[in-house]
Amino acid sequence: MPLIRIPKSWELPERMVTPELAFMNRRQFMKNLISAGLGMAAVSLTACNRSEAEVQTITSNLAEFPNLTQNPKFKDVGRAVTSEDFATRYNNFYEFGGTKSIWEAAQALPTENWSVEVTGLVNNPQTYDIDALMQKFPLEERVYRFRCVEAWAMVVPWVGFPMASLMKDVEPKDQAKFVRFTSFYDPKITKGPGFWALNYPWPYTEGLRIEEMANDLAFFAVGLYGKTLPKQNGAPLRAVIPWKYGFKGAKSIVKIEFLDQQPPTFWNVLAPNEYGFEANVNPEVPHPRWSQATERIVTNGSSSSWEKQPTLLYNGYEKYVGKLYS
Ligand SMILES: Nc1nc2c(c(=O)[nH]1)N[C@H]1C(S)=C(S)[C@@H](COP(=O)(O)O)O[C@H]1N2
Ligand SMILES: [Mo]
Repeated sequence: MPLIRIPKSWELPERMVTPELAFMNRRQFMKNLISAGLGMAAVSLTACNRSEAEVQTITSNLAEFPNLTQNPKFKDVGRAVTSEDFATRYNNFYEFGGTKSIWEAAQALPTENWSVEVTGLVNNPQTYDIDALMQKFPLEERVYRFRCVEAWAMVVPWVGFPMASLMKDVEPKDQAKFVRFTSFYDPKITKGPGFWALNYPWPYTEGLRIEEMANDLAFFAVGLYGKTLPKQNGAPLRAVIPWKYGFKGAKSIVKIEFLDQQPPTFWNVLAPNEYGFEANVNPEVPHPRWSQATERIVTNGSSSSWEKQPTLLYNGYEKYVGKLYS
């Protein structure tokens, strides 16, 4: 896995260069860089003794989501929350390139006047304007573990609403057995360097069984760290399915379809033996090219030096989702 490329101060994205944040975040950024290597390892060793304050990430920073509540059920995952700088600078978004350093390229994503079409086997099809969507469903913060199939992991405080809320609004019909999410795609804009040659099945799509979508954990995110979702993290709406590998969480969703059959999905079509449709986090099911028994906690420096932790079945969410698979 590549190293994290730490951006130089003059490369900080536009959203940070507001009068207040240009100063605040730069200082915080340097502090994080200094403490990340030593501090985070120490924090997770003493996970059980951590004070509440250490897992609270938003309560003092609600400018963008004034009515946000913190869901107490999804607050402490027994690991330190990942620094915002890592969660927003170490990304997978193949539409904008094949490395982890695509955050700058992803700024080309046009998020103005975004709407999300909900269609297929529903009684009440909708095309939601993104702002209306954020008004309609009460927003909450949930701190979730995040596990990429590539065996790295983070802990991210998302802002969003349960997928079940949207289901209630559109009323899937009895014949609806699956859902498909489609990401934004425009070959004039989403041109990951070097990807023209490959026959990738764009647009990026992902899917779930309808019972999985209805599970309490399945979430649509519109923000993270108490702020509007950055483009590189899948603005303005992305799926978060914390018990599955990260690739299930389609970014920058434009369409949600309810279907009677399992849909073909991006990675599953490309490499069905490596990326199954179900894709539940499971330490005992190795990827054909590597073990999934452990994962590394994303921080700065070389990924081979990152702290290793055992992978948990369903990413630690067995209590919520185990019955879906028994
Ligand atoms: N549209 C789209 N969605 C995507 C991806 C992608 O390449 N394109 N990558 C997936 C993968 S592999 C992961 S691990 C997560 C990464 O999310 P993050 O960058 O916010 O951590 O997004 C997922 N969603
Ligand atoms: Mo991933």
